[in-house]
Amino acid sequence: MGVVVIDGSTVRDFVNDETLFKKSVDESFAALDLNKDGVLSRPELRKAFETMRLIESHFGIDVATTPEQLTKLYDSIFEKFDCDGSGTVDMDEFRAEMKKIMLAIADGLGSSPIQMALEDDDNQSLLKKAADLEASKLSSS
Ligand SMILES: [Ca+2]
Repeated sequence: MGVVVIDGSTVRDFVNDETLFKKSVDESFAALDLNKDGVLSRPELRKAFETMRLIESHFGIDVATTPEQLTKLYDSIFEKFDCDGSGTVDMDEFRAEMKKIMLAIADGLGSSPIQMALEDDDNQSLLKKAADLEASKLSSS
């Protein structure tokens, strides 16, 4: 194990690998659906984003953010996911929005690579899975 360097094209390759991306997103969804009712509630989604530091920086959170601002921000993220305004996020909504977010992150990374530690056992992180894909390519070539 060690560190793998990922950039925008790593993330884009991952999103474009439809089978792998769908499987990864579905696994994240299952892990986030704490009460296993098949949809993500507001607290379930918030918990997810609190554990994803990179997504937080993508949405512009900095250390000075107050709890009230955070709640507002997580509410606005939830509204984005909940396209049909049903008050819950279903699998299709989750897949569609995660794809958008990952592509936005890819654009943000561009050709400025970041390092990711492979021993980090954050299995819910899609960026970690993108990094794993990159690492598997490196080891097989
Ligand atoms: Ca749920």
